[in-house]
Amino acid sequence: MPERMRRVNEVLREVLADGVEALGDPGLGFVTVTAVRAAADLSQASVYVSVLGAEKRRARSLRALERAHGVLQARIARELHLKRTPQLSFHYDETLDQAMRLEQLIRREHELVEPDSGMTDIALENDQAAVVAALAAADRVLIATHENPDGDAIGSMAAAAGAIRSLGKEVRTYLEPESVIPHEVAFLDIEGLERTVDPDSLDGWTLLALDCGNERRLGAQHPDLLSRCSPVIDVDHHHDNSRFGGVNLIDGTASSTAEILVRIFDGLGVEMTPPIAEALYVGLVTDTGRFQYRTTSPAALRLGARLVESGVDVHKVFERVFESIQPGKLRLLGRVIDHAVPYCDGRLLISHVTRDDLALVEGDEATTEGLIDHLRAVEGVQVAGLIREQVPLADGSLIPNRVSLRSRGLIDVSVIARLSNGGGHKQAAGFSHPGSVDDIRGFIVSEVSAQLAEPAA
Ligand SMILES: [Mn+2]
Repeated sequence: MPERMRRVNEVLREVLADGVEALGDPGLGFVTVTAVRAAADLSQASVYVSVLGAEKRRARSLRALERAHGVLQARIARELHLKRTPQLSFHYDETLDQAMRLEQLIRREHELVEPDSGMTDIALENDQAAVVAALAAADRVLIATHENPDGDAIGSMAAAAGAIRSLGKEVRTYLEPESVIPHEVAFLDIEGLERTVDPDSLDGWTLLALDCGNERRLGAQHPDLLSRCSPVIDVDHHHDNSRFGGVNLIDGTASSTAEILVRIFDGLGVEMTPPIAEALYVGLVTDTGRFQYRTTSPAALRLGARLVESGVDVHKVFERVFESIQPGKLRLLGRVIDHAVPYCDGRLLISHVTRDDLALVEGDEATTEGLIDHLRAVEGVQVAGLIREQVPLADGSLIPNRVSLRSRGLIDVSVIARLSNGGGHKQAAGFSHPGSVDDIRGFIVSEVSAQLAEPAA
């Protein structure tokens, strides 16, 4: 984020903190303004607050803030001489919330109660309008997605590139250089994909980050991308997204980033051509596990129908994505099955891929994509883990091993991932860990055992 915006945000936060205090509304409760993120053009600002008390209390406080919107906006206009007075939207500060409830989360056996849906809908609508406005105003958009991309990452990037180009805007696409595009989704052609960027080339470009739970997922060049591009737009469906953009649209209930993109495209008036629909469909079909995961909502199924109506060849996508497995990947699956060890009475199954395994099949990181799903599919398994041993660097140091976790839903694996600076969804998460493969097995076993040992809430 540019230094100027950081200062604007901090000044806005101070004025709003005073303003909230001055409201003296008994319905407000104990509200702290923790952060403000204004759009670069000041058309909109997201105000993050923490509220002392339970979820009901939080919803009441946010409603009181929405009611006081005009008063607070007038205060900003009076005290600051900004060229525009931003439209305010109020959000519960999830980061603070997560930190405070971590203990509690670890003990919880069932999936989290979804956040108060009424307030979430209002916040989402505001955020969506802000993203549509930011993209409509942009002339040049750099689209980027996460390292080790999956079908949703590549599909969303390809779809967004096509859609935004169709609006007559200049588009660039970026994927960090170490990442390999999985063979299964490589048929989606991303024209001119850049693997390194010259920071000086980023001035005047809007960044659209897709499917990235936090800025580090953009790769080593994320400080350049975030400081030189403006505004930064963060569109994602990971419920623990760090909201690293100036404008953020995060819907943890969406099946895929592709699903959220469709709402943005509709807001922008994008025509749903067959290539755009196909790329979105790849994101949708991979992130929903071919319309089988819990995220397969009526909305996801309706979107599937709409994309097929827009020209997607379902069978062609099936053959490209699911029936084009390379022989090496099948052999690697054999190694993964060989290394699989059950723990916790068979409720946890962990396997690993060594550097030798990958060399044997002439594979890379992308070859491991999807293998973990075979482990979770075993009867009685609640959690599956796959550890990927990383290559040593030239100086002899080791890149930390990477770990993927999958859950059937009883255990929230994103909680375990966050303990080691990772993140993800309740049923699919990942993290890096500096220990050996055996250390990591021990870590996963103890965290899963602890969650299994807690009586149902
Ligand atoms: Mn995704």
